[in-house]
Amino acid sequence: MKVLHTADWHLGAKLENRSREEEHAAALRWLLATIIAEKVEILIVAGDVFDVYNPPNYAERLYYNFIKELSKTCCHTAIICAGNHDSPPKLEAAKAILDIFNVKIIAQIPTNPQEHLIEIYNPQNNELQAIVAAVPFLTDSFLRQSRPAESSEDRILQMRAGIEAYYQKMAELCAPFATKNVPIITTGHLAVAQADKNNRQRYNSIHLGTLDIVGTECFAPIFDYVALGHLHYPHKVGENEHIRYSGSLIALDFGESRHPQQVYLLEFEDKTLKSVQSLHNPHKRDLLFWTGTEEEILKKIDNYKPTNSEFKTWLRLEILSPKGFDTALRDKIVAVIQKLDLELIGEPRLRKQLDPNWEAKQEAAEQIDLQTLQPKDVFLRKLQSLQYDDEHTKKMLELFDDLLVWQREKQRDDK
Ligand SMILES: [Mn+2]
Repeated sequence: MKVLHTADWHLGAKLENRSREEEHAAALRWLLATIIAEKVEILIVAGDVFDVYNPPNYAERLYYNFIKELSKTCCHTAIICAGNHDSPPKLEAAKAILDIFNVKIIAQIPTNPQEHLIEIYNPQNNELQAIVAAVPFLTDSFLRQSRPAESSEDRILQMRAGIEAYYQKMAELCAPFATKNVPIITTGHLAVAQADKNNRQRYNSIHLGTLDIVGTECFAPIFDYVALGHLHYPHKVGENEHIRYSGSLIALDFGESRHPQQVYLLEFEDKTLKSVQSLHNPHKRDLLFWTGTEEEILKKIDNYKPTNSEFKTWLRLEILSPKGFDTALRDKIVAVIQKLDLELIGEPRLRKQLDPNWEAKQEAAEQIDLQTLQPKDVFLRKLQSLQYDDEHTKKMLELFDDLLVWQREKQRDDK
């Protein structure tokens, strides 16, 4: 029996004010074709169907057309969960009618979690095929409804305890099905910490302001698979083959283009997870972020190979020069780039190139005013002071870019 796990569609999302409608439409068409080709019977969407509470009309049209087309396929049941970007009342408005198509909307947090324990039967023979303990994004207000937090750490501990209690309750509700020999699946839209080699959870992120982080022990052994959404890069959590983030369908920001955009195809034999396959979306747009000196960018231009995607590659450019705001250099580089088969997005950023001997000079120079530096400059200075090699510095800067994207998203979510 095959199950398809996807998440983080973010229908209606824009990048630099540009619509992603065509890309999303192509991705959803591919998803339908995949469901048919692979004979998928159950679809799980682990949150963030839409990008915002009030998505543009075309985003809703894509969503409902997808469901209509899905109803004609071998996929007889879909579980669609709300993520932190979705409006639960909006998703639930169509709950009753979608139920007719065996599309289960899991958006509001029920008073009784039993409501979200879904028994899936094979329509051919009416036999039980799977149990899905569906869990939407658990909101801060739900998790901390009992008492006010004394400190931010207290707040985090309360939220973690709330999440753990909810999944514990779900596990208990699943217990009667443990002997049925069908897979028991749960879903989640939250951050789950990677375990280290000794299988200890890394909780230090608590001090970095990660609010909703839990460890994998949150998911009781009764769950044969945990379908996660929220983190946009696809990965299994620690060494757990059965706890996974599917990642997003299309790259939503320049930082995300480095990871594949994909879904997981799960195959179960009775309750055993027999195989997990990553299926990459072949219809995605490449998003490039080039940052460097004149020489470095010219080298990237030389090495650039156009993709065979039907969508033109988008490029964001950041030029570093000793002069800083060097418009002549910008015009020169932009003229070369315009000959490439790609599209430059937004105004190229111009930044002052840091002097490789900055440290010696800095000691001589007067104190630098932190207010005049960008976070990335500060981080770069730190790396340089540690004298990492270029390769390592590059990797660290890429990770730092990811962090900045993540932080921006987090700030948007918290609003
Ligand atoms: Mn998301």
